[in-house]
Amino acid sequence: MLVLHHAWRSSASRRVRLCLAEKGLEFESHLVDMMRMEHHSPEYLKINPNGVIPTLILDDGRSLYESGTICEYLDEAYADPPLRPADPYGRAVMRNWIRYADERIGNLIIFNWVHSLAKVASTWSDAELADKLKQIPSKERQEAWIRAARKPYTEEERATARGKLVAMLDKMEDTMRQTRWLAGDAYSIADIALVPFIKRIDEEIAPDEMTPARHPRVAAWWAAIQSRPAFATARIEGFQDELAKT
Ligand SMILES: N[C@@H](CCC(=O)N[C@@H](CS)C(=O)NCC(=O)O)C(=O)O
Repeated sequence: MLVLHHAWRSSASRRVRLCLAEKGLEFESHLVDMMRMEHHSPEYLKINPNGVIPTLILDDGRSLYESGTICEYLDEAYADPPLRPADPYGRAVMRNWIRYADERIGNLIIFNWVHSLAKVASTWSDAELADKLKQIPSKERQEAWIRAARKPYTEEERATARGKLVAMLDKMEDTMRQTRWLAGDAYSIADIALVPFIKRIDEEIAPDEMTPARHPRVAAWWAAIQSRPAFATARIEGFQDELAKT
């Protein structure tokens, strides 16, 4: 059976759970406690050298990381129902959306960590922080933890990050003037890639931008996705509600 190392609130984990749910695939759930930095333990780094979640363990024991790659793998390995356009151009457009999500947007740290990880990290002594940083494999994430522990993101940084997310909504709106979904006329892993971000925008970051008056096509897209049975199966629930359970 597939095994998923994940967390309920993690955006990248949500993306993979949504893909698994669309495919009707069951998995064994291994929750990773990021507050305790379980994702930086030597055992976890063996299955995901980047020290982030999620990680999928295949039936034969091999591991796979990077949520975008995991979704593409699942779509190829489990063909039905397809989550990619049938034509090569559509698939190329789909990959550009995935790339856009990963390279330009895949950073909700500014909005999410402040609720949870920053609260824990800010209580560490300098010695504890130095110790924890040694376990974190990438410079970029070390920097993110230093920010969480010592230098909270400023209002200006939050405004810039919010602006990027609103620009993403504009880009989605423009695209859906031509096609029903982001990569053509069928729902695909391009749409799935953006779901966790839209969830956070709608819930907290910029709900005013999600109205039919501001982005009508995005609002309709979001309503259609939330009414898919897989959305409930994947448990993409309120970030604040999930937070309250911890
Ligand atoms: N590009 C990675 C990003 C994964 C990622 O950033 N995961 C977050 C949770 S959504 C994480 O593990 N953060 C903890 C950390 O960086 O220490 C993917 O898409 O899988």
